[in-house]
Amino acid sequence: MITPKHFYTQLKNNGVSFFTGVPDSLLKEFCSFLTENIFEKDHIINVNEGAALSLGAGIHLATGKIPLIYMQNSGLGNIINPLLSLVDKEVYSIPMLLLIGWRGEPNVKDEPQHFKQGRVTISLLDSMEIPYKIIGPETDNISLIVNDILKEIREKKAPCAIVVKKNTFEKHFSNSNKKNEISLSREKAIKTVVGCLLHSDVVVSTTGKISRELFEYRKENKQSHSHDFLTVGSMGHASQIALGIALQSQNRNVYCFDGDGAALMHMGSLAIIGNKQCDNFKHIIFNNGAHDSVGGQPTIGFEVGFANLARTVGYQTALLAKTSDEIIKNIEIIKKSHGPAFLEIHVQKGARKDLGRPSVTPIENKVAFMDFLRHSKAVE
Ligand SMILES: Cc1ncc(C[n+]2csc(CCOP(=O)(O)OP(=O)(O)O)c2C)c(N)n1
Repeated sequence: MITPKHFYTQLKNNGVSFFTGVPDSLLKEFCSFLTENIFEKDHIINVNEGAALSLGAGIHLATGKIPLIYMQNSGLGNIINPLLSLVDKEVYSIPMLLLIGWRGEPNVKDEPQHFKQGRVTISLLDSMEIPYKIIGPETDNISLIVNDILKEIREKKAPCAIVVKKNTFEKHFSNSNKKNEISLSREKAIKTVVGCLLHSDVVVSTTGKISRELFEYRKENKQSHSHDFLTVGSMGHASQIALGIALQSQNRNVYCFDGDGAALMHMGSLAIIGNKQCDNFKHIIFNNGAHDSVGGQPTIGFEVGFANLARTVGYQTALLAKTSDEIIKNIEIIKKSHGPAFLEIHVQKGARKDLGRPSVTPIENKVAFMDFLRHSKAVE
């Protein structure tokens, strides 16, 4: 295994001093090393991978240096446009190092949303003509690998990648990964919201632990999972899925359970929701100021003022709750909102250790959900 510090030192020796990206669980030890040891101006945890890559391009334009852009392989989709139309050697030819966590590597146990992405990761890099090296727990020549790849990046004046297998990085014992000051847990907040919903309501929940906690709650209460569409992949897109459903099922309320990281990832979606003025669209953001599902790296969630932002882009009601009582009171208000409604809930970072994962497949989830929409009676 490689210590994050050793890896960082090799990069530094090769002139890499700016880091940006979106966190991934396979890279969490390296990210937490950066968060703790690098000045904030040189390490920016970004909202999506395409934005990170473009920020890195700007850093190069201003300094001539080679930035490092880190991501989960799910983020490849978000970088393809700026990768091929901005930094590619046939366009502006901007050198950079991509560090990609390889979820869903063939023959390694993982969740369904990672299978296909993992299988095509290498061929995607091949077809985009991005040279790469693969590192894993067995890698014992990391300094050589880093030297070689940076040499290639400099010669080609173009992006190259290091693909990182599971368990490559040794644990980094972090002091900064502390809990926030809030006492309400996300799980309790989810239970409180679900407790206020009508039988006809449906939920579209975001990627990561929010969906897992919702699933567990339904199971614990012997409630059907068919009310919920669990967006296990496709981070940042739950709100548009929910909007599509809301536009077509106007007699029932459609709730989007979002995370701060996910909402920030494609924040432009809020503007479309605000513009469409759907009475039955209810957006709930469980804001813990972190990418909790992949290691708890900080987001700017507590600094953006989500409720104000929602109001500005056209949501008719936008409220904040910090306790279970405030959740209950505010849900009653958003239920009556004419036009899209927004509720930001401040929650504690972290989840219980024994949190399970959905035991239904994505396709089973979809079929049951569509069946519920088609056959259950909506409010008249
Ligand atoms: C495009 C993309 N980038 C990164 C990831 C990895 N990922 C999964 S969940 C998650 C964090 C989500 O954070 P947030 O929405 O704030 O919810 P929380 O986990 O804090 O409840 C990340 C970065 C992903 N699935 N897809």
